[in-house]
Amino acid sequence: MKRNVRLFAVVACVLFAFVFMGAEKPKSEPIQAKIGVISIITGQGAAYGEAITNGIKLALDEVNAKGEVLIDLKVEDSSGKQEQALAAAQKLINSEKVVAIIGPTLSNEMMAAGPEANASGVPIMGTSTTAKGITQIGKFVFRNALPESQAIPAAVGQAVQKYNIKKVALLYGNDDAFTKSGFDTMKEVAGKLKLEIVTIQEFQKGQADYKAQLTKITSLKPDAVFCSALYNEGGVILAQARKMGLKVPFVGGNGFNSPKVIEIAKDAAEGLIVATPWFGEKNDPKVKAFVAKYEKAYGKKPDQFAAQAYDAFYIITNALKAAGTADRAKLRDSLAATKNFQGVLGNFSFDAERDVVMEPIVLVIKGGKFQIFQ
Ligand code: 1QQ
Repeated sequence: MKRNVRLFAVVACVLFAFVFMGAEKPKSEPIQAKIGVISIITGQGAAYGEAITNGIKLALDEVNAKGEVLIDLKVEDSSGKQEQALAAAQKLINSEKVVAIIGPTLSNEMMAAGPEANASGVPIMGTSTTAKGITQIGKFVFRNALPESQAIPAAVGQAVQKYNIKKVALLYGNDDAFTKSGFDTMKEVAGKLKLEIVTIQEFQKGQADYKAQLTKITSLKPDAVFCSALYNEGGVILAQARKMGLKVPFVGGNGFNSPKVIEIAKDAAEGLIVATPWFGEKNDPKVKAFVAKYEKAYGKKPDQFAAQAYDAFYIITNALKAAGTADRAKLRDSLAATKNFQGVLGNFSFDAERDVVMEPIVLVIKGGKFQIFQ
């Protein structure tokens, strides 16, 4: 009798384990991969990097919870510097053996890290690199960031119409790939719209005093200033311009699309016009869910950089699933074939050059926040 009970218990256990394991066993093994991130964690521009890594980490948790792919994330700090971005890329490629890299944050950094990843056959995807020539680095280089060449014409076009702008002053950072590229586009657009450029003024990263440039601009009485700057310099420029009595509209590029501009310039940020693929108050369930989750996790609203990074992580992991294996070359091909991904930024496809085509929204800073420009 005792033996029968024991036998019954053993059979029941085996049966239970069999049924239980059968039910629990995933249909196929998850694809395991290491993905590298190069971001500005410390130094100037760290607010861009913080938004980007926050967006990626939110997507990482969601994707890993689903279990079809299991991603091990390696985040490296570039401090916004070319040499550090390059060293980070080398470490991720050679020591960490990542299947792909997200980042770096600045176009300037991508100009150093991109060629390294491309030569090593590692897909690299910028989520905020908006200068000309990024994906032309090579066929392993991608971006889901809206280029200046699409953002600036939209912002300038609407500003010119609304304010009847005829004469403009151009102001830009001459030592950064993004600010230089934004300036080139501003100049081109001004030419196309037959605006008179009364002066072109330059500055450098980290500059604290813009009196010389702003005095010159003020004396020439432009109808608007087109300014290509990152938020550190851009916020200070706005504050100093308004203090000096330069009240005309400012139009900026992607660098201004950060709440940091409002934090630095305060009231002087009012009236700044930008174009962006991201608007967090869109009446779209996907956008609402993302904003709510992000706010819960980080205690602040996601900006453009968080949203682009969040979508980028999904684009890469979806491509990984489609590739079926954590192989760099196969992932590259699968990424390049991305079509109609539905993200928080809307419908996304890469074009033939691994670049993005999107319809930007023009926003203005009003009442201390970004609102639709109309
Ligand atoms: C670039 C940019 C910056 C604003 C990224 C934060 O667009 O460097 O291309």
